[in-house]
Amino acid sequence: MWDALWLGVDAATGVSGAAHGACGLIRDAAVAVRGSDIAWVGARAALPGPPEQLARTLHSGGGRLLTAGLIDCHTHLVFGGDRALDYELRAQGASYAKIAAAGGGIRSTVALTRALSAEELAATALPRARALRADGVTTLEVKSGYGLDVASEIRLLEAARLLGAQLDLEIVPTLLALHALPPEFAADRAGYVALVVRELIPEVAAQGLARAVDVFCEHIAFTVEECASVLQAARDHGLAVKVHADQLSDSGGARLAAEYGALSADHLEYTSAAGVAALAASGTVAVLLPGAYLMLAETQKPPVAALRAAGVPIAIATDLNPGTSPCTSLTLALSLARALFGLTAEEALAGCTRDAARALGLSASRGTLEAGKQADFALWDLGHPREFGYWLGPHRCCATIRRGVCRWSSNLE
Ligand code: DI6
Ligand code: FE
Repeated sequence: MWDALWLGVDAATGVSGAAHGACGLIRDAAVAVRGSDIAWVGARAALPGPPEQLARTLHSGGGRLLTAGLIDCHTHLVFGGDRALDYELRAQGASYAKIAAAGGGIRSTVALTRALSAEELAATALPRARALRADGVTTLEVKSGYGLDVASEIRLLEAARLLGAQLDLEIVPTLLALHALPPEFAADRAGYVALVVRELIPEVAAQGLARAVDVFCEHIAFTVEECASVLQAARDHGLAVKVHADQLSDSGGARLAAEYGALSADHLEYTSAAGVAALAASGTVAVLLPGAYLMLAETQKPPVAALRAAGVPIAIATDLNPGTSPCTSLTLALSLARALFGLTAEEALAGCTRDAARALGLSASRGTLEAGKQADFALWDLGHPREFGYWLGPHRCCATIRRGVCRWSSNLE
């Protein structure tokens, strides 16, 4: 007998090649849960018996749309303060790079972040995480990167863990080791990279605080060579790797990501044809971050047509961070990805479910509605999956369910 059976839903399963058309849609579906996993998915009419004899608990979705729980695969959720002042300066003509060079930007957030304890950092991030959960998110990647010394980076990763426990969200922690040069190493780039390689990565790996290591490969951040040494150290310690690649210039980030077998290469506005080919060959996911594109008034778009043609999986994330993407809605990011980059509804939905799972190395357990995967769902007041990314702004999420348990719901009446 199943523990629970969801009825009265149209299920956008996200299973590609399904006989059900775009987004693997099954009208009048049934989704069964046993323990924390999905036990059965299909048309209600194909159930092997009367529902009340099949499951202990029956839930009705009231005719709504059910998807896999959304996965925000790129966030910098935990930080101190905000950067509203930087945004004002940008409105007056200062560029992101110029503000960073003057000691503002990421480094100003580092100063505010270092002053807070893990508990204070978690408390600051809580409303942002809540907003994401109320928008259908059940799994959330959280990067460090605003501590930039061993103790502060570890504190950020601990704050991420605390948040996951408080909110019943699945937090996937990433050590963003090379984000900016901390002020105490302003005259010693090599010294900082050595600290990351010799102390930070070994310590984080030993404590099991992160699954992956990320680097910001960019002219205002770190060179390909500096990033390569950190990615190598990550791999040597059994951690996956990710790269902030080609966001502001073609800095070789996508090729670097491919060379190190990265789970994902993120941003990609300036990625060349060679970079796209490298990503395709390595099976690296392209993560698009339209919030940062919009807030920086960028005009160079990521090479979506080339990524598609090369068969590179495309994910979409909020990039939630104080400097370039203060965005607490993944469905808003979908809307932006469609409006600005021309993604289809099917690409948008896959981009925050199936391909986002892949960008976190979690495809085996998450990202689609399939028997054997974790019972993570989002229930939507939408009639058809083509509405994903059509509504401009947070969509109408009614409930998020993780491991078979409802973790958040609006008034379902
Ligand atoms: N790229 C981004 O868009 C964020 N980090 C990164 O490497 C920006 C982070 C910030 O400005 O605080
Ligand atoms: Fe980022």
